[in-house]
Amino acid sequence: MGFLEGKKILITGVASNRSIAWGCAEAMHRQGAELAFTYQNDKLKSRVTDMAAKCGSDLVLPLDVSRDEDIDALFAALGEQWDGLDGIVHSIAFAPRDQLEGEYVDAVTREGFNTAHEISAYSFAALAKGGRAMMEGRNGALLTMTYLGAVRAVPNYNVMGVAKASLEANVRYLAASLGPRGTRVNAVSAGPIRTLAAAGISDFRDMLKQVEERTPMRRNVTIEEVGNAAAFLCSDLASGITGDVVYVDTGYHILG
Ligand code: 0WD
Repeated sequence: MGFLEGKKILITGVASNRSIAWGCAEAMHRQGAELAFTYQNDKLKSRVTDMAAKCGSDLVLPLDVSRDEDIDALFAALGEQWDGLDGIVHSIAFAPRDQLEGEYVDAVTREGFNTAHEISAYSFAALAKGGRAMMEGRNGALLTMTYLGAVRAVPNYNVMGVAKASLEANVRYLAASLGPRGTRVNAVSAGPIRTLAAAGISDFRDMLKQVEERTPMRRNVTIEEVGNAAAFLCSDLASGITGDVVYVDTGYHILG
């Protein structure tokens, strides 16, 4: 029996079979979770529907996190299908491409800053708010994806690092708010992985190469490895862990 047997988990942020969210979905499916999926726009609908089917799910709902009405409609629709919710995987981030190259001080704009924070950080709190009634008292878990650029000045990551710092603070504040209701809140800080979102970061290839050369395990992390850690953190095996950021990065963050 899988360690997520009987758990109902919502997966956001599947954009392709390279998405970290897909690694989470496959790992959670292997551990027996029942899954629902969201897709950002009509272009992604059929792809996400096909991928959901591979996990035995036909619960596929639209969600653009910049729209409050989408968030309301998502939990209303989910509430019609499920009597409760045990987990939400938030695997969503966005900053305009011009923000992700060159010196931070040159690249950052008011609009770029606001967009990055709204889509990449506020949206986690918004999903927590939307889902909290369904999650009440079920020993559930919220999980988000962050990156080392939240705590170090990583070249080209720029305003996304500032937004990830906000996201990590969100993890702590949400953990404090929702702990008394039985919901845990954590983040996985993943090492760099070649995905659609990563393609927007200037010199991403160099980042991958640099990690491979220097990191203790001398290789980059996979979405399967991130997915396995995510599955653990959303399960009762992690019942004592909340408000934390767990690094799944082949050890790169320990280097000086
Ligand atoms: O190296 C990496 N790939 C790392 C990613 C290292 C550490 C962390 N992460 C984080 C990302 O910052 C993000 O929070 O993991 C999360 C997932 O990213 P990913 O798996 O690397 O990227 P991707 O497969 O592109 O999925 C992110 C998706 C979007 O994809 P695109 O590339 O089409 O923007 O987030 C979704 C979208 O599907 N997304 C939204 N969903 C709902 N509403 C929105 C939105 N407004 N904007 C983006």
